[in-house]
Amino acid sequence: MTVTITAFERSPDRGKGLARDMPVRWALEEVGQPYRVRLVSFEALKQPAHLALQPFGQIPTFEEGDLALFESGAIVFHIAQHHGGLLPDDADARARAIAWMFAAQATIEPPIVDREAARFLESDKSWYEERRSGVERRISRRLGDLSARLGDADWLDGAFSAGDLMMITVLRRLESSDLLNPYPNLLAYVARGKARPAFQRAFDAQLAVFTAAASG
Ligand code: GTB
Repeated sequence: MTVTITAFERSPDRGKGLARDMPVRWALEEVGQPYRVRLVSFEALKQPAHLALQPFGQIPTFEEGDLALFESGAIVFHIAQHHGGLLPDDADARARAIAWMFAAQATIEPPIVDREAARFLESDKSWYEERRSGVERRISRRLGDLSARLGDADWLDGAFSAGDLMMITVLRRLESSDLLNPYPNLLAYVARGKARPAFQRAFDAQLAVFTAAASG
């Protein structure tokens, strides 16, 4: 069955692969599932046709046969459950890999999103510096804990899994800052994820969309 996902027609990240179609593309590339991409404008995101697929008017979505899904984590989980290669066979190891998927989006990502929101929406406020340093302290505390757990391992729990895919996706949002610099093992972890051929195919595909839109 054909898989169709949605992505921005013009991504505000200018081809950096930071929008959330990226983990979905990466997961599909890891498992070798071909997919189509329907590009959506900001206006179309808020129209009834898209809202029927994604109630919050966002990308990404995933359609396969009668199934329509939203939420990047749920989509990656669905892909990992239905194809080999992203979740271990052993039940306990599988549960731990799923816990890392949740940790990425529920524990590591929230202060990172808060930092971005503060930069975009509150940087002109008198209290912005205080807010920024508080949020960055919260991020660093999480990064310190994550770094300690990763140690000198390649991946978070044995072989590469959907947990690593989601965690590396989240950590990439800090690449334009210096917040990862105190943690060489996290920098190496992100670099290892980005060196995977599946990541590179996914990245190139989303970059091609941006390049085409920019030249069109
Ligand atoms: N929880 C949802 C999920 O994980 O699927 C969140 C989806 C989401 O945030 N989608 C964003 C969106 O559609 C795009 S990815 N926004 C449009 C809207 O809400 O109207 C978030 C994103 C956007 C831009 C950058 N960037 O420019 O770097 C990075 C990430």
